[in-house]
Amino acid sequence: MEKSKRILFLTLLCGLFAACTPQADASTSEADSHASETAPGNVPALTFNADTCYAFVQAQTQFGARVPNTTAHVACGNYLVQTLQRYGAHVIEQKANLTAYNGTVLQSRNIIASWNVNTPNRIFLCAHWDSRPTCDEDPNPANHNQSVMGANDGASGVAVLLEIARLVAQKQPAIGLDIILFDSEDYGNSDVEHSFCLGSQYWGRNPHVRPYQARFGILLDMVGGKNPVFAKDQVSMYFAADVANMVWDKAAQLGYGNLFVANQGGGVIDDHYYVNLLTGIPCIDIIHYQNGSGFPETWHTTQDVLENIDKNTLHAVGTVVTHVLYELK
Ligand code: AHN
Ligand code: ZN
Repeated sequence: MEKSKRILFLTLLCGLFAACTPQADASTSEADSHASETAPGNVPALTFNADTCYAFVQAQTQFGARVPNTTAHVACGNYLVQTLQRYGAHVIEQKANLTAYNGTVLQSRNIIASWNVNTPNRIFLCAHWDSRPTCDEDPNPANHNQSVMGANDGASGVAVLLEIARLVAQKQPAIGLDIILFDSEDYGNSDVEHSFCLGSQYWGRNPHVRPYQARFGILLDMVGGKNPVFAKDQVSMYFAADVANMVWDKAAQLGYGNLFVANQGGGVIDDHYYVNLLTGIPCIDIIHYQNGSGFPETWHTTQDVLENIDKNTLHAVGTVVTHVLYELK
């Protein structure tokens, strides 16, 4: 976003804040200095830093599209495991050969990073880390044979979770946490039922520990685009209305009610659907989707690139989820 627009955007946001806390652009230390500005007892001790988060999006896109069975996918998977270990997580890699709708066997790798592993009082945060092999929504049919870079569709959710991992390394939340990075979400065909979300389907049937317990989960999908709208989708409301309401209330309280809108979104079949169905653990989806306009314009096109990521969006979603995580007892 160019600077004048960003300032306008921040001004609009700040109008909704009781205490205006603009996003720090310069450094981690500047960001951290804002941590004490809000009322004590009601805030995480740490501030979600949109610049670090953005750098995590960039790091993933620098590998290229992370399509299963490619070298970029292997290299990015290694990077994600190493990064999460560096932030003190116990990491389990769940490798499986999953057969896609077209018969392709995907060398799939779910990555589960855990802190405070022994407490059942825990939540999980999840996102898919793979990217799609075809830009089949691109207006130009000549581009349909290209893979999606997935700066938003894939990397943005993962980047928010890596930034939260960085915070958790500095200060443990009161509860346990699992960050689950699902693979092979986006290799599907919309004409073939259950052909998306292969990694989460596998995890739902084969949890990384048994029995796996958590209070609830939050899925992040396409949380870094421009002009986002996060509506409560029907699947989230059917399986996990309390969680969705709590998260959307928190967003409104933090001044993000303009992004986290009150109306319902459509029914989105995403990783959270299979988590709910297969594990019974309530899980919501924070996803850029709205009835009418649908997914973002860049969705499954050649335009899903770093240049179309908006740090303000990463900051809003990351701040909401960070507050939820650190305020649980
Ligand atoms: C379908 O297209 C069936 N569901 C959306 C899940 C998705 C794809 N999220 C990101 N890419
Ligand atoms: Zn996708």
